[in-house]
Amino acid sequence: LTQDELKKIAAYKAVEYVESGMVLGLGTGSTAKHAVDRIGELLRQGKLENIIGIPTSKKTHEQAVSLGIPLSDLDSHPVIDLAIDGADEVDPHMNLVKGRGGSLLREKMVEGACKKFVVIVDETKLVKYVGGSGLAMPVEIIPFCWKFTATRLQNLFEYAGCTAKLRTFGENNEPFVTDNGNYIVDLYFKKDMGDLRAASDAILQLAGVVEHGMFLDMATTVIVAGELGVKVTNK
Ligand code: DER
Repeated sequence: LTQDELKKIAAYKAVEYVESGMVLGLGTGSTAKHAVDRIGELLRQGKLENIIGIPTSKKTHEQAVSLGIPLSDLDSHPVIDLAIDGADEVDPHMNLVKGRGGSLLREKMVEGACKKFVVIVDETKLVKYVGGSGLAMPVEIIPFCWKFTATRLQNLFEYAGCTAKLRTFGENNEPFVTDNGNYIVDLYFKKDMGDLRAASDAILQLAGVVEHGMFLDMATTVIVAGELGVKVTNK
């Protein structure tokens, strides 16, 4: 099975939790895309009715519009029944790293307003500890004096061998700009940060930081699709 086939299996399994009449948080990324597609298909087939979607990015908003999924927002629906979204890392305590697609702020707002948050991943996302993949742990910051903030973030985690890098794109290395008009600094760790709640608090105390990509104690269910089958873990 390819990685995308595994993502699709996890996504379809998560959509089994969706009931007619629900207000749904619609995730962002290649795994969540399969879940949103599936919801659109079930609506079209009449197997689901009266669904309201709360998208976690402009990209998902556009996908949902193209599928005819009725949409609203957190202002109209401050409490959401169920969110389905992917993750970049899942640790043994169901802590997540998200945001490598750049949507972490709206994802965290939506998923923080949910009664249930179902995470869908293929097995390659499982890590021993947050940051353990050696890939980015994103932090959304304001553009003003971004280098100042990036340096403070790097110094904060010097003990964990942290390197901070502004996220750029294109041949001119333009700074990546989020849906909210902010920049992203990606943190790369060589060692375990240790106490994640303390790390989260320290990051958020830095003026200039908007939000980070560690989703601690937020997932209520994790669905992992692997070569040997699908594993569902509940909090
Ligand atoms: O950027 C994000 O937060 C995505 O949800 C990410 O966590 C998972 O993206 P993927 O499903 O494309 O791997």
